[in-house]
Amino acid sequence: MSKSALITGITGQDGSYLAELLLEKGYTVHGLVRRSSTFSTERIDHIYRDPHEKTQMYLHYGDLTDGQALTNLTLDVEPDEIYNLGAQSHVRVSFDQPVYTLQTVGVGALNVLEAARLLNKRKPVRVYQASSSEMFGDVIETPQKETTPFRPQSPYACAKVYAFHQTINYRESYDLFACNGILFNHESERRGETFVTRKITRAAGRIKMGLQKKLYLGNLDAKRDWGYAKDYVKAMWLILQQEQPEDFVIATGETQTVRSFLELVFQQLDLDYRDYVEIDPRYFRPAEVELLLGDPSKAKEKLGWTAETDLRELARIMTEHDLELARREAHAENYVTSK
Ligand code: NAP
Ligand code: G4F
Repeated sequence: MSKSALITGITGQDGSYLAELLLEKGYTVHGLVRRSSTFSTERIDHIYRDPHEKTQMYLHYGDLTDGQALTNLTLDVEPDEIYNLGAQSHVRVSFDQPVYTLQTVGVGALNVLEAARLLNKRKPVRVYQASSSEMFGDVIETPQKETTPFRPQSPYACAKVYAFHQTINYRESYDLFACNGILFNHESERRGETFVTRKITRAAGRIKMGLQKKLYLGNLDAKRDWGYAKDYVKAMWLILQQEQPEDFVIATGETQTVRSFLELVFQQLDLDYRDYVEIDPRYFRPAEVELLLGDPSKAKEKLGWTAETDLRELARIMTEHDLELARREAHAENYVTSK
């Protein structure tokens, strides 16, 4: 019998790659989708709508903050695995919306665990919690590993710390197979356009095509351990295939500044970023996480997982993709003005 999974946050960057991976593995995939006034399924339309593909994918309306509906859905579809990827995932935004962020990230995770606890009485279920390197915050040691204490620096990170501990609490209190993946930043051509890497590759493509003149950014000195989202969803799956439930750091083991990423991207397009980038204090945060660098040795040893894509390659993939997007935008604009 093939396995089934429930993914919250299936319309997001990671949710879309994970859905692809699980479908390839023969899973039946159920996804939780928020109702909005416009469609939010752009990242998964290619796997959901293609009538020639025999995909076993089902979407259900719901919201992480609606625990009752989430429990009903979980008991109804009886997934073997639940991946809780849904979140208000933007750190800067969490300073503007701290309560909402706690509700989706913190209470949302608790709602998932409660639903899983009830299902677990009927049949075994495994839960993956999308924990974050942001929890290390104002880092106490470098590189950061599974045992590094947390010093969260944002409402988002505080909410993730809460969810992290509840995941362990449910594992220890109810014998639930629940695991945290502590993932360092991971990006892709599907990354939301307000996260810094995608903001940069989108702007660089548009600047190259003459569609944009300036790029406004915040702190260029922050350092991040950036990997490729496609590689990272493989780790999520591996974490739930272990014999014992455990928590894992998932990272590349390399760190670079935002400025270095800028340089990589603009150089690829034969541009000098200094001609286009201006600093806008609006993008500074009340508290900044200056340095993140993960130690992925446990994942390598126990999961056999390592990051396959380095930063240069990641920048190339994203830059090429976004240059093509800008080309299409430019052609559409020319078409309209020539009509
Ligand atoms: P993302 O692209 O922002 O996707 C977030 C997903 O959560 C979207 O599908 C969104 O739905 C959904 N969502 C938001 N609020 C919700 C709610 N109240 N109820 C149900 N669904 C809701 O995030 P991502 O980059 O894929 O990250 C996936 C998870 O990993 C998140 O929990 C994030 O915090 C965590 N994480 C990410 C990284 C990273 O570098 N990407 C690193 C560590 C941890 P809509 O499409 O309707 O907005
Ligand atoms: O791309 P960012 O917004 O990602 P951040 O804050 O590291 O959070 C991401 O990674 C976390 C894992 O560590 C996830 F948990 C979280 O959900 C999210 O996916 O910002 C990266 C760095 C920051 O230091 C920020 O201050 O880039 C700096 N930055 C500089 N200018 C900017 C900008 N960030 C954004 N978003 N926009 C700017 O204009």
